[in-house]
Amino acid sequence: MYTFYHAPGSSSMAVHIALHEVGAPFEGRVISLLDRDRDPPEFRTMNPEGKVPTLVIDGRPLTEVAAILYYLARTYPGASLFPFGDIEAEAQVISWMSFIASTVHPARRQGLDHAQAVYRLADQRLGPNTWAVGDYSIADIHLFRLFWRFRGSLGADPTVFPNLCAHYDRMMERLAVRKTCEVEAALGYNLPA
Ligand SMILES: N[C@@H](CCC(=O)N[C@@H](CS)C(=O)NCC(=O)O)C(=O)O
Repeated sequence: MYTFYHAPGSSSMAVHIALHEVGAPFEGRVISLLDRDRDPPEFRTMNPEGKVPTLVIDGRPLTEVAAILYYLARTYPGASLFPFGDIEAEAQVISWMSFIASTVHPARRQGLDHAQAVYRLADQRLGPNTWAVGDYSIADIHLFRLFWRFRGSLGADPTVFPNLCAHYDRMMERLAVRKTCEVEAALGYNLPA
């Protein structure tokens, strides 16, 4: 049983989707990013950076979306969330997740024009492909969570981001994604603007 520190609608949403995709047992602990005084007392011991997601595995914390997604994909290979054995496809998934973590994730706080330019790049990179790399993978989960969060403020119109909008629709058809959205909406969003 994992312990999963998360904040609905934040970066941790990607891990939440993956936990549902693989069917892993976990106990969720919600962090309100608007009221850090209410953090569970043990949270900073687990992650001194105080960030979500943090997944605790047998008492050991694992942080960073990309690393946790990879851990879940490897631990639950039956869920087929990573192209194991195809070295180039594996590297492409890592390339996407590095791009998402280093360029797409921080884009919105660098201003609207910058964010729109970065999401146009992501749209172009995705192209008309169904998924980011071949079959559905953890790269799609990582990409989706950011577009889910910022599509409103980006004015994400399908004529500007046709590929990201189509990808969003495909993601929303997945049971694990719908379940995560429902659970997180019920928990409530406590996110900085
Ligand atoms: N590089 C980290 C980023 C995680 C991150 O920035 N999480 C935010 C929520 S989206 C957070 O916990 N912010 C709280 C804080 O910075 O104190 C990852 O990919 O997991």
